[in-house]
Amino acid sequence: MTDSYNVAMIGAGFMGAVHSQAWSSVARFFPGPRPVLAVLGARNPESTRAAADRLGWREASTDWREIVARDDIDVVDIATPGDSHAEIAIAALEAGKHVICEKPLANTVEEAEAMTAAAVAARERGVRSMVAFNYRRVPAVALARQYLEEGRLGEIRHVRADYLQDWIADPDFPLVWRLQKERSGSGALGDIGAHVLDLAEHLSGQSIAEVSGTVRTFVERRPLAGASEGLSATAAEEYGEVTVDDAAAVHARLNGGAMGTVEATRFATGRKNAMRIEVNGSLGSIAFDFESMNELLYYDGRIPAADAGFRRILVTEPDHPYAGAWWPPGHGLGYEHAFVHEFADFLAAVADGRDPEPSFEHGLHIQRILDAVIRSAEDESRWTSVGAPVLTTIEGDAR
Ligand code: SOE
Repeated sequence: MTDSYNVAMIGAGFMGAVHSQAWSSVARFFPGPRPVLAVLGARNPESTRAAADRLGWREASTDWREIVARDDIDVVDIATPGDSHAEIAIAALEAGKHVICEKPLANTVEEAEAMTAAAVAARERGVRSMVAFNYRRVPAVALARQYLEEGRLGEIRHVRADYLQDWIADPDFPLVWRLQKERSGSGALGDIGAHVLDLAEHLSGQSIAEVSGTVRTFVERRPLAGASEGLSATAAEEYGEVTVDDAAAVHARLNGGAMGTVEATRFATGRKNAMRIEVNGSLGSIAFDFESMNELLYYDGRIPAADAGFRRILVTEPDHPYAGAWWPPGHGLGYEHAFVHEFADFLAAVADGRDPEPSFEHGLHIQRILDAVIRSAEDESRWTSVGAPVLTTIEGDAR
């Protein structure tokens, strides 16, 4: 059994920092092969060297092609914006590197198909790959999945999931890469909507078969990132077009008969990272809110209704998924810990010669859902008019 893997990470932004923290923690809390933080790859020489020093990487490089070709690299971790996922993943897989790639897998279905083909070919040579839907490995979410697998929820009728942020509700927030289609592929839909679309399937045990979606862009022009302070309203050269959705809403039909409603927005004023999901089955329900990430609400419909009610389970017991690796009961975990679990599972699968989950094939399926939502949203014929408001003479009731 290999006892260590040399990891190269491409990308030094927010995800790069979170991944670095997680790679640095895996061996301290989980048995199995240990990752070596060998090289960090990013665009700018100075900032990449500084990030490598700060985040604990042995080397820094600005040439990802050189990195993925190195014989001493075993794993490539892709933490870049979506416009580079395909070229990096395909090159790394063809070079025989095990690959973990941030979600969504790609910016287009075509890219995701090419990545999946490369992953299938590489798998023939024992090379493993995984798409990083980190929230599956929050202990409370993993416990919900366990309840589903144990049949505690019965036949699933509803899954409703929303991911609410508000970091761009300010119209003066600059035009960062997540707001540019050529960099990110889509907006809230692909960035945070991908998470809740994945969990809607993961926690219902069913696949999304059809969607009807709508998207909105509330603020269509923003100051260019780095533009001078005190922009004049007419400083056209200092503004750029937002080319992605700010918010998306999806109705889904799942292949096991469940109804799905999924929402993703960056304009839910006051909601910072509220990812919430509720699954209703014939025997019970679960409900989760990431802003209370150590808790799972469970309704056991097999208990007489008079005694039932949603129970709040504090998911910090040694027997709960992943929780036993950390602290005593009641000492909760945070956002970064799901990435530690994700990397520990990834390395264990690689060492055991197994395919980590979720696969690139699943990432391609999510990409097809994203694409279907956009195509649906572009079809205005789907809307049915209600007609004009009914006017009333009652004082103050007129709209
Ligand atoms: C920005 O929306 C973001 O960083 C997402 O890209 C992450 O996937 C999510 O976990 C937090 O918010």
